[in-house]
Amino acid sequence: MLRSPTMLRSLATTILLGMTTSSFAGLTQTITDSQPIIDWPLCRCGTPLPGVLDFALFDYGNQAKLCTIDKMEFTFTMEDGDTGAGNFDFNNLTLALDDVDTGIKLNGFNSGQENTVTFSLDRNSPNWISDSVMNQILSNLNSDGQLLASIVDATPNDNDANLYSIFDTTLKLTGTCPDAVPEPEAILVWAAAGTVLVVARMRRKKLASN
Ligand SMILES: [Ca+2]
Ligand SMILES: [Ca+2]
Ligand SMILES: [Ca+2]
Repeated sequence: MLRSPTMLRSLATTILLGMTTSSFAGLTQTITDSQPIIDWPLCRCGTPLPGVLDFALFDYGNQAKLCTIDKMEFTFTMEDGDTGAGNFDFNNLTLALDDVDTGIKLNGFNSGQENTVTFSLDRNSPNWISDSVMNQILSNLNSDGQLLASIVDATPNDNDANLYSIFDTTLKLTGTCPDAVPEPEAILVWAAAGTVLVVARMRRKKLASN
């Protein structure tokens, strides 16, 4: 029986601590969007990759708000990208989001081939994005729910590559948001914990008056 105020208080504390770890210390959320890659012929057909080429506008509409980005998965198709091992643009092409260069190297698009590559990285990856860069991207994402994706070529105007709108490109972001609104069951647990605290206080007063 939970007769003593101390026991009741510790029960309430246990419930509240459980809440903190389960619902408030980081609700993991994933947002994802797929867009057709721009049709290169409608853009700068036949010309080499410029310094910056916009290829998709990811729109996360009414999806969850992220307060951190802890994981990123990006899938992209390009023909004749020349970023395979030993190709002349290996390590030269990177992904920018809202004009912020992520530093993610778009390697693996071989000379003369049409390749689809998925880049998957998280906080434990050696090439993970620095906090300052990520905060900039987060702020740009949260201001309008959109991220403009571009290829940055560190050695521009030397690589004929083809992007086709028949292929979709996908950007999936996973993060947490401690400020997330509690779910209904969480509110009920908070109410239960509050009730236990009130009962504990009443018992303490009663014991004091005895
Ligand atoms: Ca934006
Ligand atoms: Ca180049
Ligand atoms: Ca090429």
